[in-house]
Amino acid sequence: MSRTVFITGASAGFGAACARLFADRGDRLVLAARREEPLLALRDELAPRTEVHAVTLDVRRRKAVQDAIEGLPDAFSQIDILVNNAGLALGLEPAHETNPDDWDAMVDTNIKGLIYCTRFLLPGMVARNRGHIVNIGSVAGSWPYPGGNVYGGTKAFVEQFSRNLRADLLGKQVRVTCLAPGMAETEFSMVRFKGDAERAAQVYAGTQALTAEDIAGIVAWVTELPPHVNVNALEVMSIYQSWGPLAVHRD
Ligand code: NDP
Ligand code: 8X3
Repeated sequence: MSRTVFITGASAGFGAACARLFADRGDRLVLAARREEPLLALRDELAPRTEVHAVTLDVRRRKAVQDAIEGLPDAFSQIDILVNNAGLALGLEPAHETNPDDWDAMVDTNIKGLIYCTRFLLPGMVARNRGHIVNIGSVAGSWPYPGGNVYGGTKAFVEQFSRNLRADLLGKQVRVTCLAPGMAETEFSMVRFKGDAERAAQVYAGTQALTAEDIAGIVAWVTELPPHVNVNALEVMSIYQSWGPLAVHRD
């Protein structure tokens, strides 16, 4: 049965890969992101395969999110699956050297944007007693690393918010999953390092990171499990990634 899927951050990376995979399954798509050009290019690419509605949207703007959701065309208004994917890391400096604007942008996007989309789509899911919210967290939400400060904090929020949503939704046929990927090669590092392509490439050099398609496959899989099966949280890394030892400072 075809479903209607709302994907935030659909102009690149995981979101675009999710769009392509759900389109292959014949699902109807709402694609949201700020950059119009890649968003419309993806819409045009997928239009021969499924119905697609593209909406340029900055998820940090609460009223814009509400208006976009309330203004969805009838054919796209009953969202079955929300992939809360829009997000970013900015910088890798220690906390005392960061740009506070970067912290605002991460909190506003990864936390506030995600809760706005949830808040305005969830009532419809509850009323229809049918839905699935897939929140994209990160290994950075569970595992600290130098420079992860606010980015990791926002992703820890995503994980706990996801569990608390499950608590609120007990008795409803609305599922919630938090998927926490490790290192994946997308535009993520270009954004984190503010267009420094050489530094971004170093993150993936000589290793095999996860791909956006790997993540899309997992997102699709959790939504296709029998309706009574709720994957609460899932952490996934490339086999090439693991943890470091605890750090000790010695004088
Ligand atoms: P990309 O940079 O490739 O894609 C990020 C997407 O988010 C883009 O489509 C971007 O679109 C969108 N976005 C950013 N800010 C906003 C905003 N304010 N409003 C609407 N859309 C926005 O990164 P990834 O695909 O890798 O990242 C997707 C998610 O996965 C993020 O939440 C990230 O934190 C998380 N993640 C990434 C990992 C990785 O290693 N790549 C690992 C773990 C988690 P636009 O700029 O057009 O608005
Ligand atoms: C992205 C993965 O390890 O760069 O969430 O924080 S990491």
